Amino acid sequence: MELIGLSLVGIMMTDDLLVISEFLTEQEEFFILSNLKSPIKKEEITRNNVYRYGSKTPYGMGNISVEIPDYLQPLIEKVVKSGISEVPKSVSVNEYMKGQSLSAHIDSQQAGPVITIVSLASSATMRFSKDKEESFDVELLPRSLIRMKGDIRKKWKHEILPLLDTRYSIVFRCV
Ligand SMILES: O=C(O)CCC(=O)C(=O)O
Repeated sequence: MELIGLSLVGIMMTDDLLVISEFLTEQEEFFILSNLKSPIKKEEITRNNVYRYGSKTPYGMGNISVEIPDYLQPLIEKVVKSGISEVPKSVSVNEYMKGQSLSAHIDSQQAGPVITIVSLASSATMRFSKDKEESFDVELLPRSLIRMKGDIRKKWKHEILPLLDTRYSIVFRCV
């Protein structure tokens, strides 16, 4: 795999799981955060807000537009140039308020073989679990990237534990 312009410090990799801390610079993170249109401050809601763009194949519901917003293009280019993913066809922006979480799930099979997620604004713990017997946690720092494929994507559930602060994640899927 070719990594262009990335520090090799902070990379964890197995065949199925790649985690890169400081994938984004602080300036790149600031640019994306200042372009995110929302935040809808619904402190009472129990689950995160999701804004979906691009192809409707992975998740038909709640698609905002078939166009992927321009402000996400530099990030997409960096992900693709780094050899991490093909050009994504669909993008979800998740907005979490303090205390919110995302329950354990495996992304729908229509969501394709590779899922790439970039974290912004605050840290999250992503817990992976399989058959209620095995589990491990990955700390997703702001500006980090995680890519799941193979068994980790198809057979392991992942969840986000309750957050200590507002957080955004940008999820790329190639279908
Ligand atoms: O917020 C995250 O990092 C996880 C998002 C996720 O698992 C999903 O959108 O399916």
